[in-house]
Amino acid sequence: MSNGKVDGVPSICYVCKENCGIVVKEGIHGVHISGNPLHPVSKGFLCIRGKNYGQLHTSPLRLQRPLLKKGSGWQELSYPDALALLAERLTNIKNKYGPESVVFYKGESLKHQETSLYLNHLAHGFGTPNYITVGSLCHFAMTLGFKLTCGGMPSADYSRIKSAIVWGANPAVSLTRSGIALKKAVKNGLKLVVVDPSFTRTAKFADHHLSISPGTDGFLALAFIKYAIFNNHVKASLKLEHGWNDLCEMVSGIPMDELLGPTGIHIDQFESAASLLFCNTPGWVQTGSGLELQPGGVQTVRAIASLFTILDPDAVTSPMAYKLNGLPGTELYPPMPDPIGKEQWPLFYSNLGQGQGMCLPQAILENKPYPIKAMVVIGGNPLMTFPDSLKYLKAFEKLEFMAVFDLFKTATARAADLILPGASFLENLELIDYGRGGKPYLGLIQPAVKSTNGWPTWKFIFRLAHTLGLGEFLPWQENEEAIRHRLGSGQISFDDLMASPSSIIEYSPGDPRSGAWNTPDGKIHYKSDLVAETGNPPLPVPESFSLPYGTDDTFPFWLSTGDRVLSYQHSQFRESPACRSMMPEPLLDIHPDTASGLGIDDGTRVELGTRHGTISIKVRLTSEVRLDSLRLTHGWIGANANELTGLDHLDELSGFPWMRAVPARIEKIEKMKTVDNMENNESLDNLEEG
Ligand SMILES: Nc1nc2c(c(=O)[nH]1)N[C@H]1C(S)=C(S)[C@@H](COP(=O)(O)OP(=O)(O)OC[C@H]3O[C@@H](n4cnc5c(=O)[nH]c(N)nc54)[C@H](O)[C@@H]3O)O[C@H]1N2
Ligand SMILES: Nc1nc2c(c(=O)[nH]1)N[C@H]1C(S)=C(S)[C@@H](COP(=O)(O)OP(=O)(O)OC[C@H]3O[C@@H](n4cnc5c(=O)[nH]c(N)nc54)[C@H](O)[C@@H]3O)O[C@H]1N2
Ligand code: SF4
Ligand SMILES: [Mo]
Repeated sequence: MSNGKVDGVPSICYVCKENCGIVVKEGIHGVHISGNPLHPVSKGFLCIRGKNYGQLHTSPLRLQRPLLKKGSGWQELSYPDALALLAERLTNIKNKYGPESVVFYKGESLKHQETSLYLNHLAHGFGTPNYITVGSLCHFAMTLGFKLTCGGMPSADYSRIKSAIVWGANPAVSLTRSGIALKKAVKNGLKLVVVDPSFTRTAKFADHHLSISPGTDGFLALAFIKYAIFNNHVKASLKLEHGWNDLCEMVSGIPMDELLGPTGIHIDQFESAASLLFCNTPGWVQTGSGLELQPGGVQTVRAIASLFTILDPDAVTSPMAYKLNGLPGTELYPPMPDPIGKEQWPLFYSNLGQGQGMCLPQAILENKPYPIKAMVVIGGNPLMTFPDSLKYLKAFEKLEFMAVFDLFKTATARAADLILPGASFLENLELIDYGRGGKPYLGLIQPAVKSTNGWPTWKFIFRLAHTLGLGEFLPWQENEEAIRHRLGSGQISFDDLMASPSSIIEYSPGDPRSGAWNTPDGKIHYKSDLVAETGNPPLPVPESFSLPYGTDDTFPFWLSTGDRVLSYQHSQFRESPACRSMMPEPLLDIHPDTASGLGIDDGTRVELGTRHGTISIKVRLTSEVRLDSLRLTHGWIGANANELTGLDHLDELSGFPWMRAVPARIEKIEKMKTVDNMENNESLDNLEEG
């Protein structure tokens, strides 16, 4: 399949949304992945996870056959038998409880492009509105905040912008390639302010690091807006936008020290960061999960989006996307009730078109608003990545049927009745549009290695549709046929993509409506009528983003759960020896001075507790975290961050859970107690088999 220009098969890394270009070679010593220097976006870059993905592909722990739960064990099935059983169980449940009682869930590993569309289409063809994704707790609260305010999230155009704020994000780790581009831009003169409680890898190359007190970002955004108004940094045209006067009046009515006070940022440092930003416009803002995984996340982001319009009043927020043909049969969808979560979070539904996964435990355990009885999970590990893991475990155990489609026997898979092995992305064929990331390119993930017993996602979805008698919705045998249909007779053909030595081709981005905000009326909505209709404050006022409670004597620390580390992708990559060696075990980051005050050393085992639960974990000392803060990454069986997070105080506008700025406590534990804790019955660890 090699085309002579690169030594191997050109494809695209599918681990994270950077989608770097790769070259894959399969030999007797396994799979070798290198960066593709011909790829116009990534130019040869490859991170540690991309480089070692071959270790996941060839891992002896990969699922080989479909497995059906039988008592306390598992019975192997052939794929056709497993699929027939899956279709039969889903059909029976549909007939008994209605199609809406079946949920199709898609995790982050399968991203948000073609696979999403296929699965959504299958769900709606089946008759259930409950197509739910990881968008219930990833990215979408941010998108919603920007969309409601100024039409969309901007991407960085370093040829235009002169300054940037990285806010509650750590691209140097989470978007490695973009992080490097940002660092290079800083070297070339871009002014950078990082707002983060921790002194992150990104903060290390910033002009200013504002070490904000966790959970107070909305206050800081309003402080910047107040500064801009007072110092005449607001372009006249903005004053004609919807609700400007109200916003202006609101921030003018709050004294600066009431805005800065909660943030803990000194006025001098604030003013020097503000002056750097407003003297270097246009400016760009990159937000991250540090903001959206908190109560009031959308309103915090609305305050930041409002600030963004002042920093770049000529920004373009229209999305960029390659035009593809639709899928057949959308007119054949049966009538459907509302998905779960629509009633509580109408804006989440009207903007994303999905159910909100935070409602699953209530629907399964209490039949509210109606019973959910079956679930198909593809490419996600919600028992590790959704809040209140134990509640989800209880809910999943109550389902009449659950199937998981994955590469590994994950915590979620172990809770299922049926496990179906998936192919790695090295075996997959899939179309990728880089437009969402602001780059007009269309690319193809190509099968680059021998197939294993696992099925590619498209195959699983197409065959399931067929077995369910829903073939008219996805009438193809192979994904190539589907992709050819999607591409039609447009600018780029399937054969062009296959022949490209980078597996990607540039398209003409069309003509974005320059200067226009991508809201329904083309105006900025500092004050949002849509938000008001939900009974929430139309302006991002302090009450709309203040945390329901803070730290206290019992829970004196701010805990951030889920901060990314280079070697892992959520719960993935523990099976890669190279990645595992970079961080062999779960660690809780604590400031050395805090630790010494508590009599804790590097490596001490502590009990880490929140209002929701406790885990036992080893301490790592680092002055990157604040004296009042703690930090841990998620995805560990044995120290699951989401046994510490809860389902209460979900964000009013998006339903997103509270995973950052969580009040917490730590206590040194003795050896015996550690053992007790490990054997605690109420833990997901029990799902791990010997
Ligand atoms: N290596 C790796 N990269 C990944 C992923 C991965 O699992 N591993 N996951 C990918 C996915 S799906 C996502 S969504 C992105 C997430 O990408 P990011 O949002 O860039 O990643 P995080 O590490 O979660 O960074 C959030 C930052 O928020 C900070 N923070 C915590 N609380 C607060 C607060 O109250 N205020 C402020 N201002 N900051 C706060 C944390 O200190 C942390 O530095 O990463 C993507 N990239
Ligand atoms: N406490 C806390 N929890 C969090 C977060 C946080 O910051 N803090 N972040 C949240 C965010 S932003 C996100 S995006 C979610 C991520 O949540 P998930 O989507 O659950 O993330 P992963 O753990 O990466 O699970 C992906 C699963 O897909 C499987 N997989 C990988 N590739 C393929 C494939 O090609 N085919 C199939 N069939 N399966 C595949 C992997 O083996 C893995 O089991 O976590 C959320 N949870
Ligand atoms: S940054 Fe790493 S994981 Fe993400 S696409 Fe690139 S190589 Fe893959
Ligand atoms: Mo995410």
